[in-house]
Amino acid sequence: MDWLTTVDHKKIGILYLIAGGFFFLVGGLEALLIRIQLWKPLNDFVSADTYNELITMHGTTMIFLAAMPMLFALMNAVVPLQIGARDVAFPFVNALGFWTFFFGAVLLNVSWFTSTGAPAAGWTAYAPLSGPAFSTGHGMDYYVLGLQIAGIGTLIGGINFLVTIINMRAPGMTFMRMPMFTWASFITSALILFAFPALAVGLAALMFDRVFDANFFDPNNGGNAVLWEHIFWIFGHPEVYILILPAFGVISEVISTFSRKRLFGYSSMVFATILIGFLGFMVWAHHMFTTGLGPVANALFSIATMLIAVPTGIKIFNWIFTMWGGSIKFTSANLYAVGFIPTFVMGGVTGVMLAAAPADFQYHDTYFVVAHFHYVIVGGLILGIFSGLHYWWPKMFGRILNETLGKWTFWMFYIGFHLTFFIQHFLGLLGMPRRIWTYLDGLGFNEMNLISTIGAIMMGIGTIMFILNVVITNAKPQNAADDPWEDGRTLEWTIPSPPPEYNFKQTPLVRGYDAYWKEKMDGHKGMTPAEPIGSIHMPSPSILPFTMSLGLFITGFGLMYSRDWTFITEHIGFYIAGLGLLITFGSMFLRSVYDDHGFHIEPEELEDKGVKA
Ligand code: HEM
Ligand SMILES: [Cu+2]
Repeated sequence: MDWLTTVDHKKIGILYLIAGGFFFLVGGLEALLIRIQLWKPLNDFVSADTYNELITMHGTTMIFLAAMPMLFALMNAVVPLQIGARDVAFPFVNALGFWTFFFGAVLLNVSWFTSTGAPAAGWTAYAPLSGPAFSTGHGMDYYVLGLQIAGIGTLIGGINFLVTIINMRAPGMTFMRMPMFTWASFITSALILFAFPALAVGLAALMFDRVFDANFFDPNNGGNAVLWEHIFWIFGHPEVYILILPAFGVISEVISTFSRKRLFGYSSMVFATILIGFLGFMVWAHHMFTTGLGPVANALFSIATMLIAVPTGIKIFNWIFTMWGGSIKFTSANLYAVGFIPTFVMGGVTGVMLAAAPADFQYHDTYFVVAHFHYVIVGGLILGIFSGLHYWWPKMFGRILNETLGKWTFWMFYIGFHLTFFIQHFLGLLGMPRRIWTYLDGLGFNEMNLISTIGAIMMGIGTIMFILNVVITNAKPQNAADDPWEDGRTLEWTIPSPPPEYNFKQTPLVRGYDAYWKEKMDGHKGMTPAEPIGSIHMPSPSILPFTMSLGLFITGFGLMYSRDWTFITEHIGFYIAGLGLLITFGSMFLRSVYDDHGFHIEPEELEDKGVKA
């Protein structure tokens, strides 16, 4: 019950981690099924229809239901601590963000259990394939409504982090003293603010096409199918940076901590992050070179895309210079971070190759593209998340993950990853198309596909090893020190692991970049407090975020079946949708009229609530 009503950012972080981790397993299972289908030519392990469902749900799940929430898990667990805050700016909204994501995700996956099956138009849902004419079942309805609801959660989560980082920094923490992970979370949140409304509009338009017979994307009735591609990629390309920037932030923290050195070129790192965020919005049409935009548009988008290599290159060199001459400790967290660098560089190089418009006509929709984006999102983002999880696990749970097992896991996953995806570059160059269910014998694809499947199984084993590590670690006593790596540089390492619910007994005074490291170098034991010990104001827990989201879930469900269900009267679906909205708005009404001032933790209680919450 505690977990259904919590508004504590640390607990919400754990909720995001559990839910995101669960959907990572679901998406991974889907990936394995895809790879089993492709391990030999003319295989019929799954049907062609099921295959389409699998790729659609795999892509959608991994991006929206696994990667995003796992990043939100890290942001929730770490950002308020890194800036010396007691919580995020709007704890209630934070909980609401989690529950809307969760119910949207559940709604999307309910589609597997329906008679018309899961969505099957690809995670990009290109019109007109995703429209009512070609996707006749309810699969795409689940996609549209599930993502719409989950997207609300992401959007309000992003806004919350923007406000938190702008308003809640401890005294002395100027923007140019903010840790890199906080900076990355800040820019990512800004990208969410600008990108997700585009998705929301696109999904709403597609919903109107599907549920209410509108014609936004239907050329036969004056609509425009390419419009969908523009809307989708105006969201979709920044989304890639929404995903990768926090991973960049993690890598900066981990490499600097375990090299025992200040991050090289901190201010250039900050500006590179901002520049990447900005350019990320300018390049969406590189996904549409073959759509027929014409040579001028193609050339401009091509050049704009290649420009992103510049700030990215700055970051890569800064990481290498940070390690240069440092006393490097290869903890599991750092293995992931160091392994990230060459992998991500490879993804970047194939990215520049794809950005050359004429060359893209050759690569487009082949396995070269699949290899490219998996190098970026698995080799970049997932390695970054694993690195961050190992690094902050003791802070989140008070226990250090087993290092030996952690290193074995890293090698299993890392080798498996390169086996799976390196070879796919060559499959693509040989001409194996993406999104095909099977292939003929004698095309020279057989061995490479087999190797790719073996690699995928190794990644699966690696993931299971990580879960094993979590289970083993969970059985150990909660005895991590405040600063378990002993080289912590930022504020989260100045408070107990796990932190008490109010985080900081006294807000710390920040006197420079790498605030804690600076105090250590000046010979101080901890931070200088910026305030006397006093009573701490806390927000009350609430079930309303849960019920609001539940209402949206019911609404989505009702809209989906608005046409089919006629067992009592016509349009029962709309009544169900109305009921859902009633629950949502009712909860909002309660929230507005019920005056809740939260509660206080008094100084006397601080003493005995003390170290471990
Ligand atoms: C566990 C390892 C993974 C394996 C073995 C794997 C495998 C695959 C395969 C074979 C495809 C292409 C299907 C096709 O075109 O026929 C695919 C597509 C895709 N994957 Fe993965 N994947 C993995 C992890 C991930 C992760 C972690 C993400 C994102 C965070 C991701 C995102 C995507 C996306 C966006 C697509 C495009 C789907 C589409 O074509 O509509 N994958 N994956
Ligand atoms: Cu892009």
